[in-house]
Parts: sequence; C-alpha cells; structure tokens
Amino acid sequence: YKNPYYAPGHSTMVHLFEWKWDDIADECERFLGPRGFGGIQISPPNENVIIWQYNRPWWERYQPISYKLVTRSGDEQQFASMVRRCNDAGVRIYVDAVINHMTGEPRDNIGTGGSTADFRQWSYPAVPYTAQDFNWPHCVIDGWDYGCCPDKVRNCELVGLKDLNQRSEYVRFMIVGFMNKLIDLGVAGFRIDAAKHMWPEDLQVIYDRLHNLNTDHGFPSGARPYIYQEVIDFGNEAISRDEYTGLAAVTEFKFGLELSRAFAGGNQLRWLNTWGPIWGLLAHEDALTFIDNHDNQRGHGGGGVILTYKQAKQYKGATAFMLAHPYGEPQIMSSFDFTDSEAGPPMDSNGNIISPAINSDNTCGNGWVCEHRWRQIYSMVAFRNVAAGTNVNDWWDNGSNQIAFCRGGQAFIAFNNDNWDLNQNLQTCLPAGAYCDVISGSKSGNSCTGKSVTVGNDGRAQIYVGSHEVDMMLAIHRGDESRL
Ligand code: ARE
Ligand code: CA
Repeated sequence: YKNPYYAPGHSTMVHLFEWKWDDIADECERFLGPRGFGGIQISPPNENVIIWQYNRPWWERYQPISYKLVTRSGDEQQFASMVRRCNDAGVRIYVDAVINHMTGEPRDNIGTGGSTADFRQWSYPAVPYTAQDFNWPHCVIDGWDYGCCPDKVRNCELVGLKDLNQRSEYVRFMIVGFMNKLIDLGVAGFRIDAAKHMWPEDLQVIYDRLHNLNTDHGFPSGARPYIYQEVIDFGNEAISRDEYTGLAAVTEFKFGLELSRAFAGGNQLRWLNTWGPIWGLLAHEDALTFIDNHDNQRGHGGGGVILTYKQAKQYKGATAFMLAHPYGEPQIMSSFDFTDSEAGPPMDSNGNIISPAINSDNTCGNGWVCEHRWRQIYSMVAFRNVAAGTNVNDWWDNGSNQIAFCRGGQAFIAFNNDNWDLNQNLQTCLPAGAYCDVISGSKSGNSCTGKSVTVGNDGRAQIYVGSHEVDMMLAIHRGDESRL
C-alpha cells in the first residue's frame, strides 16, 4: 500500500481542493500530464449533506450522507470520465475517503444527491446504515482524550460526527464496497481521512479486502492501492503514527511544520543538511509529505505555524526544497483564495462551484490560487523528475541561510534566505554548458527569459541569488526545460 504507481517519468501529487471532475480532467490533459505531475488528491467524491446554514462551507464534504458518487464536483459519470482521461494523460487519481463517520446534526437535511437522513436516529437510508452500525454508547471526543485515551479517540465522535463502528462486518462490507467501486473505476489509491480515529486492526481488514488496481487503466497486475492515512502526530499524544506505518503510508505533519519554521526564518537553512528521519520524521517510504494542507492552511486541525500561498516567497522556497530533496512522497496544495476559514470554494448563488479561469501566463483566475501553476512550483516538479533515483550530494552552505546541493549529476539548486546576496562559485555537478534557471524564468528557444548559468568543465558555476529578488532560489538541471 506504499507505492503510488505513478506513470514512468512522473512524480508529485497535487491536492486539487474542491475542483470539479470535468475541470480536473481538462487539467490532466492540458497541464498536469504534459508537466510530469504524478497524481491528484481529489475532494471526497461521495454524497455529503448540503450545509446552507454556513453558506456551503468547504467542510460539508466531510459529512457523508451516502456512498453515491454525487457531489458539487460532479456525478458518477463525470467521475468515471475524469479518472479515464487522467490515467490516459499519465496522471493518477487518489480519493479522500471519509469512512470514520457520517454527518453531524446539521439544521439542513438533504444531500448533494438528494438523499436524506434522520441524524438523531443514526439513520442513513441511502447507504443504508442504522443505529446498530455506530459506536455505542454515544460520546464526543474532547481535547484531553488525545493525551490519555485511545479508546475514546477511536470510539467517540470527532467534532460530533456520527461515529461508524468499523468492527462490524456490515460496516466493513459497505466501506469496502464503496472503495472497491472506486478502484474498479480506475483510481490509484486513497487518503484515509481521520485514520487516527479508527482502530488499526479494523483498517487492516478493510485494506486487505480491496481489489487490485484496474489493469484496464494501465496499472500492472497485482498492484495494490496506494494508501496514506491522516494521522496528526507531533509526538505528544497517546496515539502514535507508528501504529499505522505497519499498514500503509502516513501523512507526515512534522515535515511542513519544520520546513515552514526554517523558511520563515525561525531556523537556519544550513541545518537541513540532515533533512529526513534524523529530524524525527517517518521513514522515507512511510511518509506522505507536504508544506500545508486544506486544514492547517486555514487553522483547522493540526498545530503550528504553517506557510501557505499567502507568504508567497517563503512558501515557494519551502516547496522548492520539498521537491528538490529526495525524502518523502510530496504533495502540493492547490487552493482557492480565502479570508474566511469556513468559506467554501468560488460559487454562484445556487451553490454551484465556479470553474477556475486559465490565464495566458498559466495562472488561474475566478478566485482560484492554483499554486501548482506557479512557475516556481511546476518547474520544480520537472526538476524532481529529472533527479529521480539520485541522492543529495555536494552540499554547500555559508553557515547560515544560504545552501546549495546537487542531485547526482542531474540537477542543482541554491537557496538564499539571508538578508544579503548569495554570490558564490559553486559545484553544480552538471556537464559543462549553458543552462536556464527555471525559477526566475524559463527556456525560450535558444535563450533564457530569466537568469542563465554557465557551467565550466570542472562542473562549477558562478551562482547569484540576490536577497531582494522575488524568489530565494535558483535551479538548473539536465532536462530540456533547463539545458540550452
Ligand atoms: C464541522 C464544524 C464543527 C461541527 C461538525 C459537526 O466545524 O463545529 O461540530 O462539523 O457538525 C472538517 C472540518 C471540521 C468540520 C468537519 C465536518 O475541519 O471543522 O466540522 O470537516 O464538516 C482532528 C482529527 C483529524 C481532522 C482534524 C480537523 O484527528 O482527523 O481534527 N482532520 C480531518 C479532515 C478535516 C475534517 C475531518 C477530519 C472530519 O482533514 O478537514 O474536518 O472528516 C490535535 C490532534 C489532531 C486533531 C487536532 C484538531 O492536533 O492531534 O488529531 O485533528 O488537534 O482537533
Ligand atoms: Ca471512530
């Protein structure tokens, strides 16, 4: 369950938060596939309760009312078409699976597919689930429980969401049926929402009953789904991420916290020369890594000060480091712009999601941030693909916040997070020749729209990153996008 089965030459997952299926399919074909992205985490595809009381917040999608594939993102047919088109473009789909619970007790009672429920009776006829399918007696998790009481964290309600009993064979059957349907439609794996709130042994049973990936969608025979489990573990709670790594991969929340701290200036970049498990991070193959996610970018769930698109220079620096470094399986957040942390995606007065507009400079409009379309970010996905299979070598630092390293003989990157210029003759490990920096610009014909770098026969080059530049890094590599 730890292999994402990316298409050859692809890497990196992007979370297209609240995107519609038709728009995702277009994005696979026009951008993500050609740019070498590996996969997409989509918002939960199954029917959720509509919450007009809070003007359709993004979090209504974490309140399932059935397993029908009908949401604001699209219906089952649109879902199937998206998966087909994305797989054909070499981009995998990973489903955010909300299987710990159903809804809370919202004032509204109608789902995105027209289903209703009787919340107070734990009755969800469109699945169907009845009271006996939920944990009993009913209780709600409070903050203290995380420190003391694994049984409460797993058997009580997370923020009042009706808590399913995954020990029940019937509940397992419904969950497995839902997930297998998605696998048969061609998805490559799952994010397991609120995995901490389910017993590892129950999850193991569920995972082991999943189908192999669909060979009609280009997966090898016998391939198991990629599973990454949402377990927030900063090391001070009764439930540890280590209880889940035996099953499948785990979301590594310390990763974004430490890189955010460093790139926001709270820790010197030179210390990143040991980046990886020495920092208390999970083993490489166990870690789904990211700077921010849809919760902590808006102060929901998970502690710490996290960089987001709102601190663009530092955020791009942290993201570039994530993509340049071989540790972990990276995921990029792709957001809609927000000031209100509850607000849902751009929508019309009927609650329909408004599609992102695509500008001529590759960026998005209509309220969509599309970090994955920022040149400094998608260029680093290409960098990662060129550097695949190599380690970090020829680390250099200035004893503070200027660092540089090579990835084998494939790629080179330098960062300057000091408030003075970086201007050094450094080892790039690349063949002699001229290269375009893929951060300040791109290659255009036989020249560079941004900086160019001349590598000598000894592999060395003069590297300049001014402290007042828009970006704090410079990156060159052997791929077509950089080599002149
Ligand atoms: C909403 C309302 C609530 C209301 C509830 C039920 O906001 O006020 O009580 O509905 O009516 C998201 C939102 C929630 C929202 C929920 C359902 O964030 O606000 O509730 O959707 O609509 C813990 C969990 C972790 C979880 C975070 C948020 O361990 O699994 O809390 N993250 C996932 C998703 C969320 C989603 C859910 C789970 C629910 O990523 O987007 O919630 O499906 C410490 C602990 C963490 C704990 C954290 C916060 O750090 O270590 O384990 O995270 O505190 O409590
Ligand atoms: Ca539970």
